[in-house]
Amino acid sequence: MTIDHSRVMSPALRSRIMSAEDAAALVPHGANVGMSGFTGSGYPKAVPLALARRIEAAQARGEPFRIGVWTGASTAPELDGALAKVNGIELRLPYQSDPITRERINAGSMEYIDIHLSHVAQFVWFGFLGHLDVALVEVTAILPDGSLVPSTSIGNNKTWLDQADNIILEVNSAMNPAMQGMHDIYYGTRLPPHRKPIPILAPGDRIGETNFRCDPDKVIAVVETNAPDRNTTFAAPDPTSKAIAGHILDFLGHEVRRGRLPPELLPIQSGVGNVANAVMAGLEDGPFTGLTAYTEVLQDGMLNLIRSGRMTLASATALSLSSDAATFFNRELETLRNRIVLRTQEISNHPEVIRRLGVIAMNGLIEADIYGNVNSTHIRGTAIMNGIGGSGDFARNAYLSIFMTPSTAKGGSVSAIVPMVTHVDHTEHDVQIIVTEHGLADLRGLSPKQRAAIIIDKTADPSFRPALKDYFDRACRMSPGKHTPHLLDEAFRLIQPG
Ligand code: 0RQ
Repeated sequence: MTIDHSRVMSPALRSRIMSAEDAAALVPHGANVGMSGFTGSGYPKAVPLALARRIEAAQARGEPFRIGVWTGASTAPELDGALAKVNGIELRLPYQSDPITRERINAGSMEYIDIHLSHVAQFVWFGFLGHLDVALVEVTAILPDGSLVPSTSIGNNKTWLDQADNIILEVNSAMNPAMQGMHDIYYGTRLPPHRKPIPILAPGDRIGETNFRCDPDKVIAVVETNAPDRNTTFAAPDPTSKAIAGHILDFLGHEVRRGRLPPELLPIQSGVGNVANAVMAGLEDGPFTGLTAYTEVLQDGMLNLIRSGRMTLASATALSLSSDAATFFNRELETLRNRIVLRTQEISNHPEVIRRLGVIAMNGLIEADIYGNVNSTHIRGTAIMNGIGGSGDFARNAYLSIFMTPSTAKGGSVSAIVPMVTHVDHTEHDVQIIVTEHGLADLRGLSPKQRAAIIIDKTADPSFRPALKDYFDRACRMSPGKHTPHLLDEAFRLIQPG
């Protein structure tokens, strides 16, 4: 592991360089720690592991040691995984996708607050989440004046650096120093009633500074690392995700022909995962050019659109790339720098900007009901999968709010279309289009009963359609209220136990 020692350019902060173990020793039991990290990028790589070792040792001595972990979004095994493994997290927010963390939450041994990603920073500023003791943030470099060049994600780092009592910085030599200039850190947010409009009128508008401000007196440790992000590999699009992408592309083409979308579409937001990546791959082969994105995560598919020239500009808060895509990103950074803007997540996900730009939001779901309510987070209504993430920020404020999913899960044994969702993240009022491999249900301008008919016909798997139709028909006859007909004693009967 080669460390580039020239990355810590501030003499004052150079004197605070220490090992990850020594830095972890400065985090007390019970502390709330605001860590960097968003969808597997820009998370601290060394101190969380050292903290996990410290927690394990304390527990072996019979001493309690647990912390609160706040991040931008999901991180990686070196952070969530390591701390969850030693049961060192008392409370986690605002999003996770780690298998061990998920297991702890669902076993009831870790508290988890699943929050809209745009809300986190303001909740901290409002004082709604309690006190932030330590900021633990990965950066690319510390400049001579003490300002910080951000890493591959921004997330909530600005807020952590501003709000925490103490700061620990990880300076990662594996991060490309040429990223400097790519970020846009907005310092114009205020608390109500002093708020002003966020002056973004186009996805590429730069409204802030390229580096984080940082009070050097708060920095208690600087740790030098050299480690890549987790760099998840995406599955090649399968027939199901290709079919979903095909329906969405046909629909967008139809909207252009009807004059409801310009030929270059409107800024795209795309969720995480293989289906989202397949939709981006579909856009690669589709008729649209001059595309833009106003999104939170930039995955391989979107990078490919930029690479091919189909997409002229993408605004996000984080990169989430495979190692091949990360290699391309690092090689072509000089050109990419003018076409990618990384922002704080309060701005990448800001309802005001999403509404103004008219974003086309595309997110995944776990189940949707026949009336268009969507569950994105809970299996069988009680067990968390990941979290709402930014899907609500976008869905509720988008020009077009699209939800996409395979029509079944668990090898075809579970229908993603159900009579009534077991948990609601996106209400029928925020869901305009539902897409599966079987088809697309355009719910705009339809009443609940009209929506139910097309959701069942167009999106449910044929093997589940008769049961859903039967439920709907009987509910229309027997439900006490006929506006959103339901048979409450059997609404959840299609759900399998287990
Ligand atoms: O579990 O791998 O154990 O089999 O859920 O499902 O089909 O692989 O789909 O990876 O696209 O995730 C909604 C979870 C979809 C995701 C969700 C099981 C399924 C599998 C994953 P296994 P798939 P995806 C931007 C926006 C909320 C956050 C968001 C998500 C696992 O899209 O987290 O949108 N969204 N953020 O088997 C039982 C069902 C099921 C089911 C799926 N009906 N019953 N299990 N699964 N449906 C990003 C951020 O905000 C950071």
